[in-house]
Amino acid sequence: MQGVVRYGINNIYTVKIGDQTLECRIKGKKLQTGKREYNPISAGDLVDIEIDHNNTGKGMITHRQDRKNAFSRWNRKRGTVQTIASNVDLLVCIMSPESPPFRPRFADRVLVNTEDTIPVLLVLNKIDQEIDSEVLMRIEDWKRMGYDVHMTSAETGEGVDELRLKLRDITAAFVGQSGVGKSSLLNAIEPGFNFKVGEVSEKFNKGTHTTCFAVMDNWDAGTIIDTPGIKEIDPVGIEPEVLSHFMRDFKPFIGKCSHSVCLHREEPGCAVKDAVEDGRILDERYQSYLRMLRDLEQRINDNRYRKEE
Ligand SMILES: Nc1nc2c(ncn2[C@@H]2O[C@H](COP(=O)(O)OP(=O)(O)OP(=O)(O)O)[C@@H](O)[C@H]2O)c(=O)[nH]1
Ligand SMILES: [Mg+2]
Ligand SMILES: [Zn+2]
Repeated sequence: MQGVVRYGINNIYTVKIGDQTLECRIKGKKLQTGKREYNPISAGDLVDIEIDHNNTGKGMITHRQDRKNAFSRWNRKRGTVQTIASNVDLLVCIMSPESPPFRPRFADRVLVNTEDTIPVLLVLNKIDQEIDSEVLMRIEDWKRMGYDVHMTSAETGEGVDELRLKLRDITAAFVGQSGVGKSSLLNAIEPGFNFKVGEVSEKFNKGTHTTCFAVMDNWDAGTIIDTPGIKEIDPVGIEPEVLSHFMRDFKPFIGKCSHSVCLHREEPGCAVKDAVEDGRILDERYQSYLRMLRDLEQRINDNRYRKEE
């Protein structure tokens, strides 16, 4: 029997099979996925289930089916891949202009992690707050690269109907930092969701992690996954030498540098750096790239160090 994982807490997974919901554990405690992973199962996973006929409403997960795609990040603390949501048609990355502060580098990282695998919709929520020119400049730049950017306010309802239309008949996962309004927006789209909404703490001007685990839910026109706020997104499965291939605005310049293997950093005759200098690539995007590159190199060094121990 096959089901869809709606959420998991403490290794107990709520799995939907048709109209029925089962509480499942992993058979034999460990799932054979062939990889070292932080979590073998995420919201949105398709799994094989054995129903426990002695315990009503209970079952065992015996297998995770191959994923169409997965939105993952590198979990620095554990040194493993952490999957946030699987098998989605659209990743909706929510941002806010002021509170919590606008963090375009977060979105840049989400775009790198999904460039070849999942379509992304960028959403600037809380447009009832002040929007400064830096925010608008970044939005224009993403649009120029061909990304879909949408503006909403869960508070006033502006842009919510249009967002609802974009989510029709698909499975979409909402991601973003804590406090940007993921759960609020989902509740505005479908009041029946009734997701818990938190506060943006005055002291730190950031969210308080109201949503604790990713939850998949259905509404009459589709399926959504609400996820907990994430602080950091580190690229997964990308070697430093090819990071630039995941930056959409860098693509026209790749292969045109003097060095055949160019990291686009200090190398002379670098076409990417030339493009940054004359404004064909936004300097902000280049800074995002340099930070991701540094993080990837750091991780490789850490791993080397670990192996030598
Ligand atoms: N002004 C304004 N406030 C909003 C808007 N959307 C959400 N908020 C507020 O922002 C705070 C955080 O909202 P949540 O929906 O809990 O944010 P979240 O992204 O789900 O946060 P986590 O679950 O912690 O990841 C709440 O106080 C909301 O009322 C908006 O469009 N405008
Ligand atoms: Mg939430
Ligand atoms: Zn270069």
